[in-house]
Amino acid sequence: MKRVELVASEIAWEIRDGQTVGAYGYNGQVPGPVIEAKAGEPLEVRFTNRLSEPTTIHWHGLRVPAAMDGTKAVQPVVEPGQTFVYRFTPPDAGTFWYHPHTNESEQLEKGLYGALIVRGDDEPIVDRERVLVFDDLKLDKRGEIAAFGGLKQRHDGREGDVRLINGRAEPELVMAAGQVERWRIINASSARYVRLSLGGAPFRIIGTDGGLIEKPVTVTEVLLPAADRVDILVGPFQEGEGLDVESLKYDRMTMGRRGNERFGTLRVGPREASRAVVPSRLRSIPALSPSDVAPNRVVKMSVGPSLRRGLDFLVNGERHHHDRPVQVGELQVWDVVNKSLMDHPFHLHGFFFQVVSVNGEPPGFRSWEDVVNLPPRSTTRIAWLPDDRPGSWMYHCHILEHHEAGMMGHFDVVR
Ligand SMILES: [Cu+2]
Repeated sequence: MKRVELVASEIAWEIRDGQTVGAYGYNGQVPGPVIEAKAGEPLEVRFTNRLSEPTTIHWHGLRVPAAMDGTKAVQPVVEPGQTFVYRFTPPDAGTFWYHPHTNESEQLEKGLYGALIVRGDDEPIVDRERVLVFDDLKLDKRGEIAAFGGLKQRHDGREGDVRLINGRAEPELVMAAGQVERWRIINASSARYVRLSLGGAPFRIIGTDGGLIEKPVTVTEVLLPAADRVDILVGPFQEGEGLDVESLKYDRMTMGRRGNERFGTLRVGPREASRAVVPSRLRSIPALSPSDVAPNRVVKMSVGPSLRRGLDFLVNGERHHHDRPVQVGELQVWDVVNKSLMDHPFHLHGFFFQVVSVNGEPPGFRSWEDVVNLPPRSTTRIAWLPDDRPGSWMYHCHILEHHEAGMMGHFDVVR
């Protein structure tokens, strides 16, 4: 049994040398501590809330029992001063994260998030591993976290001009020439999409939300919508190279627009020996569903005008949709339809799915996911198998402001 203590409290967050902002942190830091777990080994997290508002912790991507999912659907909130003990056994190796599921649009922005790494027996051997949590922060003129709300923020989701890796604005990373590193990347932003590029240099994708993929895929960029993760192999590079760790321009059809933006830099130092061994075959992922199978559910995400609220974010025409139950062991094939004119990152709690097709086209490679981007006016077919963890679950858009505005569905898994 692995035991971890987490305490949420108000902190001074040092986003760069000499610049701090009033924020929230787990164990006094942003991101919270990296929680290291082993697949199949029980984990106990004793969480104490020292904030002046209630909170809960959601274990994003982990296939936990329903009662441990950290939403208000399955547990009472943890009030100020209270302690709650989360207990579960992570079944899968991969790059996961934890964050509040109560007033999340404010609590995540203020700094409550951290990585949870689950290790398996059979991982590629690399020279070094880094966990890199991307985020952005919106500050006001005084340099404090800006006020929340407004129609633009409701429409676009909240983005900020301070771009952070591991809680620091545009840090410099240094790696040795000749070596290969594994970067576990988490996008903890409220809304921002990171279209990750390393100055155009190729890198290899080896894992996604639900762990390793079948074989490395070489790319020069990868899109991480809010809440998404990717594991990549970086290098080898030549000594003296300098690369921008940046997000390329991506238009998700928001009111605000951005160009290429830097999150950090990578400097390549003196050469060191490499012991990296990356097999050509990482894992096997059998297809859950043939691509021509008929869907047994349609989930429609839409955005519409509202007299009272300005804009409504809906699933199947309602805010905070109550969807039909799902039977344990019955293959789910869902058509997730984005009727709106903007992108939304769809997140399913507690279960991995496979993307079967996007507008009828199969994805580039098979993978396990808990977040998938839904392009404007598109249909994404996903397949997933509810294993025996009955209870209340949910899916939602992971642009936190859209989620809060009602773009979510509740459903039960029943025996
Ligand atoms: Cu959305």
